[in-house]
Amino acid sequence: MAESTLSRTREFLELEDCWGAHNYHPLDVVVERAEGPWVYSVDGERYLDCLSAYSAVNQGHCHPKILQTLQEQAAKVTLTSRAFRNDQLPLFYQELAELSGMEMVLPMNTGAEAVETAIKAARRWAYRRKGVAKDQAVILVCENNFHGRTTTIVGFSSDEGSRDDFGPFTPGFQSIPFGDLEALERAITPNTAALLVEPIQCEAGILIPPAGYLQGAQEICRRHNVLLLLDEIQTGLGRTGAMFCAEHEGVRPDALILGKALSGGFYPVSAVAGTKELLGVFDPGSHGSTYGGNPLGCAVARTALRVLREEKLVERSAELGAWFLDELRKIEHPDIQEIRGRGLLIGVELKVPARRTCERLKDLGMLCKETHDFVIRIAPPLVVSKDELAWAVSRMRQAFQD
Ligand code: IF1
Repeated sequence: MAESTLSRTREFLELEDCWGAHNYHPLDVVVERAEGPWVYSVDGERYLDCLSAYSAVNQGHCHPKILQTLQEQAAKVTLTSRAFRNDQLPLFYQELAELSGMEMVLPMNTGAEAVETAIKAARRWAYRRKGVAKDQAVILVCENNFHGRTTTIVGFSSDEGSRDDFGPFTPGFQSIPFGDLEALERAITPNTAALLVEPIQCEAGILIPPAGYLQGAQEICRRHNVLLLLDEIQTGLGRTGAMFCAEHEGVRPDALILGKALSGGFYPVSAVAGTKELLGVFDPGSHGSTYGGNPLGCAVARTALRVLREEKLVERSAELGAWFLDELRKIEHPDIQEIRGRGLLIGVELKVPARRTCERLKDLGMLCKETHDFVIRIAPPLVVSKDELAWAVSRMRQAFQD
């Protein structure tokens, strides 16, 4: 039995290797089903998911309420295009605007598309409202950013692997150090349209900026009439123990860029929630997407947001995250450099490459992903229980025992 099931895994690996583009290096676990924080492989193994599809399944895998909405809406109407209206989009607008405290919402599908949307809005705002000369607008971004994979976005990435040989790139972006308010102030010119930044840099290794950075950035941006565009695609919707990470510092950006958990992992739904001043720059024909704002995605997203509130997942993230971080910090090992985190977004930085520990954790029943080589990212679905986290701590402890 063990052999035949193992050969199932091998068969899938061979198929992938043969027919798929090799743009990923996944752990060799072939998942066939999942529930809550647990995933099950084709060979019957159970794993605690400590990645949550990069925080897309904050609500837990296959959440029954979101599943029900998906099924019910799929049987009614799935796609109208924006040439016609549908009865889910207006409610999605209203609910996301109220949740985010923003005045307007623009729906897209993937995170990268929402980032592109914010970039387009900021540029138009710069020309039409701020008075920047044609084609001179500059958007400030931070070193080690991760905002997605489109040619424009990778063009302002500092990660060679993401951008190498994909040029020529879109001009109009300038990179500054993350967490450095003086560098921000120095970089601003009359042509500066916006600062685009992640509240916590995830791909860079769960880098938390110095306390007060976001608030300081907001103050500097306001003083210079520069927009603050926050990419909360990963940090938003409960992950860091607040509905939006910006709330930790009482910051209200001009645009909040959302994706991932906006649909609880069922369907790609992203959006920009922003001020009227900013999103008001779009007029008919200036931007859009075939699937953006479709009724299936909107219905799913509405329930995904409702689940966050009803199940108090933001509060859970704050409470369980603080406890989990404390417990993890009690693990002592010479390979551990630092353990940091906010809510249930935790990075364990090692002095040695993290892949080997991730492989060990996999063998112990815990799925984690290394990031930037030396950091293990731990971000379980927010529905995870304290007992399950205690179990995860014991697995971590074991993984560090040689
Ligand atoms: C992959 C990272 C995470 C994001 C932020 C925009 C996007 C993402 C802050 C784009 C996407 C993902 C994509 C995923 C890996 C992953 C990732 F390690 F690369 F950085 F989560 F940390 N802004 N992040 O985190 O959203 O277009 O993918 O929907 O495999 O590339 P998307």
